[in-house]
Amino acid sequence: MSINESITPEDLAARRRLQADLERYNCRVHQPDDPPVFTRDPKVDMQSVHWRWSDLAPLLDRLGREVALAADGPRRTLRLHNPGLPRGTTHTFWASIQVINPGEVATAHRHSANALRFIMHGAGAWTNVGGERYPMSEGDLVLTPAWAFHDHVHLGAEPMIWLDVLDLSLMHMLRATFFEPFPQAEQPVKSVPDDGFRRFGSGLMGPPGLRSASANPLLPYTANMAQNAVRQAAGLPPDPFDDVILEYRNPVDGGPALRTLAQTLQLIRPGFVGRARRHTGSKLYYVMRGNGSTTVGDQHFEWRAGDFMAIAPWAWHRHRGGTEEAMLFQVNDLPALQALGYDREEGAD
Ligand code: GTQ
Ligand code: FE2
Repeated sequence: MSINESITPEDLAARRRLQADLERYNCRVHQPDDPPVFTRDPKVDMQSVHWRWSDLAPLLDRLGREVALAADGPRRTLRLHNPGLPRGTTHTFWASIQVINPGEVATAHRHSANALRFIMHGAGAWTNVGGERYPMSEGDLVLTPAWAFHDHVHLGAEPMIWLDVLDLSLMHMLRATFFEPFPQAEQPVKSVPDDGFRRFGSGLMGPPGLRSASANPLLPYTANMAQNAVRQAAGLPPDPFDDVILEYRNPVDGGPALRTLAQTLQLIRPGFVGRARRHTGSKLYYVMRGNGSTTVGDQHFEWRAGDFMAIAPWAWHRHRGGTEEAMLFQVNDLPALQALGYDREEGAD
């Protein structure tokens, strides 16, 4: 029985009278026509969406030629917009494809949002995060944890594109938005320009005895290391939902690489038929190569290299292999849900 059904006409009249008297004290009493506080399942406004590379590629080309990148201005990005939401790709994070042309500088700033970059095409750009400077090449993941200053400089000869993901909607919802420009366009580089990578970049070993750190000290996760790791995992029995999947980890404590956003690298091989599942939290896939398909509720996405796919919370979804082995990069907000105890999952039989 719902709350509304248990309200008698007398009680309804009493609630209306009380409400009228309470207004000026900034107090309220539940009214039967209020939106429900509790629903049996999440009522989700975010939609599951498929973006095709064949649509994105010419748009990115235009963006790179027609839109300027000014010092202290906005980044030059194509945002993956969710039609079910006022802003953002999912209800917690924004994903954008950033275009940077040879010789350009995306000037230094910092924000309370956590950010990551996953390089889609090209090489020759460098990112400076808090004085550590790393090259960015196709398939690399580079983190920009909350409040770290960062700037990007493109020293290569061809335009470059990468995926940016920031936990902007979560930050906005929690009213924790801060932003600050750096006094110069580019940050100085520290005497050891790649300190974190030298300490932790093997992924296997680190400074003796270190068991915790306030933030993940490792910023770059190279394509080579991540792809070798996932190849190694391909020798395991397949995961029933995901075939072959590994998560990028904080090397100090084994937790997610960013505090709010997790990233995975995955293989889906021809012939794979995944089990259906649903879970709280939202996720975005980027298809690095190969093809396959995913059913989400009553939608069916046939995806191939360069495509993106966003999955809404609590939507049933299952993956199938295509004609070629697929490699997918994924970003999800599960660390935020897990930290708060809102993570839930169901698998179909
Ligand atoms: O490169 O620093 O897509 O600050 C959105 C906000 C990229 C960045 C985005 C940003 C950046
Ligand atoms: Fe930024």
